[in-house]
This record gives sequence, C-alpha cells and structure tokens, in this order.
Amino acid sequence: MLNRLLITGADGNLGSVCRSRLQGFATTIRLGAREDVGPAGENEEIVYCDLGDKDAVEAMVEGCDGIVHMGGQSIEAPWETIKHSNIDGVFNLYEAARKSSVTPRIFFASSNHAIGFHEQTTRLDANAQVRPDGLYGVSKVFGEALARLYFEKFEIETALVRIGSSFPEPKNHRMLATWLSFDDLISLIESVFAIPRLGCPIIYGASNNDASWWDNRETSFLGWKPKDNSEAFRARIDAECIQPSNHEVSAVYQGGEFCGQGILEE
Ligand code: 15L
Repeated sequence: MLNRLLITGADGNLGSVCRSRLQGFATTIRLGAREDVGPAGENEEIVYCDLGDKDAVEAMVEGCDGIVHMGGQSIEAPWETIKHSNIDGVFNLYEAARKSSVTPRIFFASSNHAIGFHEQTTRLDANAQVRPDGLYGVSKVFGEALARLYFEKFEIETALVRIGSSFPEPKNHRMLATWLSFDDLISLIESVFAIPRLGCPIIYGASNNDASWWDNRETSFLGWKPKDNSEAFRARIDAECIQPSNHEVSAVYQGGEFCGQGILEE
C-alpha cells in the first residue's frame, strides 16, 4: 500500500472519480486542486496549487510515493493556457518529483489526442507514431517525452496512459471505440501501482470495447484486464445519436472533432 498518494486535478472530473474510488489505496490521500474540493476526509490532505507555480508544486509533491496526475488543461485551448498547465505545469511536476525526498511513481493522464490524427481504420499499439490533433495533443506528447526523459535519467517510473473517453457512459459513436469506464480506469491505476517494476510504458486507456482501435499487448505484463464493453450502449447510441457520415472528421480520425478545430486564440 502507498504511504501518500497525490491526486492532482482533484477538482476535475477524473480527479474527483479517483478521490472517491481510491480512498483505501494509501495511508494518506493528498488532493491537489485549484478550485474548492470541500472539506478533507479522514485520511485526506488538501493542497491548493496552480501547476504553473513551481514552489507550490514542489510543496504539493514532497513526500508522496505515488502521483495520479489528472490535473492541467483537459481539452483544446489557446496556447497560453496549454503552456501554463500542460507544459510548464508538467515540467514543474517532474522537477518536483526529481527533488522530492521520496521518488514517486506517476500515473500520467496522457490522451488519445496525442495520436488523434491516425485514421479510425488503423489499429495502434504502443509503438505508433505520435500524431497530435491540436495544441492540447501536442502538450500530451510533450508530457510523454518529459516523463520518458525523467525515467531514463532519474529512474522515475511513469505509466503514460493515453486515456480515450472516460465518462459514465459513451456519448456518441466514436466513443464506442474510445470509452474507458470508471471501473476500468480505477483497475488500471491499481495495476500501475501494484506491479513491482513499471518502467515507462505507453498504455491505451480504453475498456474492453469490441470497437476498439488500440492494442495493449505490449503492456500485457501489467496484468490489467479491462472488463467493460461499450457494446452494451450501442443500441442507445444508435437510437439517440446521428451516425456521422464517412467523410466527417468524427468518423475519419481517432481524435474525432478535435481534428477539425483550428488554433484557438485568447
Ligand atoms: C480528452 O483528452 C479529454 O480530456 C476528454 O474531455 C475527451 O474529450 C476525450 O479526450 C475524448 O477524446 O473523448
């Protein structure tokens, strides 16, 4: 069991899922957040922190033997916003991990948008070329590269998890391929922290969907077996959502709508 697990972005969607589902996972759970997360539970500590603030990030990371990094910008945005949280913020996080008195193992929430410009007809594994579909995707590629550097130089182990679409249920046809249920997300986090030697693998964060485009055979050593399958929702999606036509970005590229967005300005 971990001694102190830091969950960054505890005020965000997946951070709050982790907060509620990882309660018994460490002696102390430290919640890193920018917005109010309410009162601390019995084994919780709350640290309000802007990822762009180097000293604050160092204080947040100090003493943690595990980090689930859900914090930062989670969709496309103007460069200044991306740069602040996902470039400077991730650099601050890894520098803090390097300087910490305890070397943490990190679960890095990367994204399918690091490879979003691959077509939906292509099956990808951990060796796929990166093809980011926006500035957000570029920042995730940066995070993956930085994590790899800190693994090679400083032996900080990170799971680079290219999360698909983690919501209670898939919301459209594309998510029949990319959906990651909350149960499967949590079991993945458990596998990442349970394995004696992790290294720095790339893992596709998707449930056991029949429609998946991703192959996790390279990381079978983790023993992670996602259980949910988006097929259970296909009938509802067919009834409620209009199937995009073959030439629309959401039907062509793995990153879907993100591929069609321009560069956003402040
Ligand atoms: C992501 O990376 C986003 O954080 C999430 O909000 C979804 O848009 C997801 O990708 C997706 O591709 O569905």
